[in-house]
Amino acid sequence: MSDQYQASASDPAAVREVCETYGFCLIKGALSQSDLDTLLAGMRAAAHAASGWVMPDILGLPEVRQIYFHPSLLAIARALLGSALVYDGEGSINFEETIGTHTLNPYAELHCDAKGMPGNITETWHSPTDAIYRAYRFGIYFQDYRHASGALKVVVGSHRGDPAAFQDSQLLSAVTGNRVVGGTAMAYPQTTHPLYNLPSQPGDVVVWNLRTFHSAGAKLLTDDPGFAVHPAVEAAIAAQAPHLLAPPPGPRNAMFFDYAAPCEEIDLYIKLRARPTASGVAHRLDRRNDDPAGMALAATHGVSVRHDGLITALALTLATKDTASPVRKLNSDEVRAAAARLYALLQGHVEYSPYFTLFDRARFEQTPKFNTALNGAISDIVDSLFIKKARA
Ligand SMILES: O=C(O)CCC(=O)C(=O)O
Repeated sequence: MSDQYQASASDPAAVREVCETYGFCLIKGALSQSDLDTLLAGMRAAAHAASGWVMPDILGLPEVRQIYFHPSLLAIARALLGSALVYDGEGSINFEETIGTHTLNPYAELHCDAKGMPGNITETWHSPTDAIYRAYRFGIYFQDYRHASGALKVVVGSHRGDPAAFQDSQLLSAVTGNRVVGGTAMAYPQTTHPLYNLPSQPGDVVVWNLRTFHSAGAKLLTDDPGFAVHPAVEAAIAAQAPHLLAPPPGPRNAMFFDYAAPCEEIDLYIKLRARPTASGVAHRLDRRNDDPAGMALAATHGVSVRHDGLITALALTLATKDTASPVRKLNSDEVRAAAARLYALLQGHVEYSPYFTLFDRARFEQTPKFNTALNGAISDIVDSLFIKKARA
C-alpha cells in the first residue's frame, strides 16, 4: 500500500496536496458504517424503483442524494475547488444484488472524462499553462479492494501534461517486465507511466481529477495485490491463467458524483454531456434533479446546479412533438407541463463560458410572450446541439 496516495478525511488540505500532485487520492475514513448502510439501502430502493429503466442522476433521487451534501465531502470538495461548487449533473449508481454486469464487465479501458475545448467540444481538455482541471469525481465503493479485484485503476500523474501521452493505446511500452507470479515467470509489456490500483476499503472515498486517466474493475493478482498492470495485460492473464487473479469480493456496488468549480472547462464539459447521444435523450425526461426539494437542499449547502441535460432533452422533445419521430409521445397536458418546466429551467440557467451558448438569453428575457420566448429558445438550443466549432 502506498501511503503517498492517501490522506485522512479529517485533513482536506492533505487531500488537496495528494490530488494536485498525483491526480487522485484515497481518502481514508470519510464515511461511517451507518452512512454506508443508509446509502446502500437507498441505492437498493432507487435501483428497484427504476428497474428496467435508465437510473436518473442522484440529485433527483431522494433515497440517496443526501450523501452529496455530507459535511466531510463538501469540506473536501471546497478544499479542492474553492467555495463555489456546482453539481454538473454527473451522479450515478451502480447497484446489483448479486454479481452481474457491473461486476463482471466494468469499463476496463483507460480514459479520462475531461472533454471540451473552446475550438472543439469533443476534444480532451488540456491547458496551455498546465493548469489543473477544476472538477473531481468522488467514488464510493462498498467492497474491500485491498486484496480483491474490482478497484479503480489510475495512471499516476495523468491529470497534467499532454493527454495524448496517457491514452490507453499509447501507454504500453516496448520494454518487457518480468515477474514471478504464483510460481510462474511472467513477461509483460510495461507502461510508459505508472499505474496504481486503489486499495479502497468500505468507508474510504476515492477521488480523482476529471483529467486523470483511469479504468474500472482492476484485476488483482492473488499473490501480488499491489502490482498494477495495463488492462490489456490483465485481460491476457484472465484468458491464459485466470487462477492467478483474485476474484471480486461481491457485487461491485458503487456511487459516483462530481464536484466542480463554475468555470470555463466545466461549462464545456457540461455542454458536451448535454448533447444527444446514441442512446437517445428520452430517458433524461425522467430526471428529477429540478425537483424543489433537491434544489432547496443544494441551495442550503451553497451548491449551484446545472440542468443542461434536462434542458436539451425537453427542448428536443418539444421540437419533435408533432413530427413522425418524436423524442417521446406526449399528450396535451404533458406538453404544457414540459413547456412550463423548460421555461423555468431556462430562467435559472447560467453558463460559465461564452462558448457553445445554448440559447440567446437576452432575447428570451426580453420577449414577454411565453410561447414566443420559449419557441425562440427551443430553436436556438436545437441549433446549438449540432455546432462543432464554437461561436463565441
Ligand atoms: O467504475 C469505476 O470504478 C469508475 C467509473 C468511471 O470510469 C467513471 O466514472 O468515469
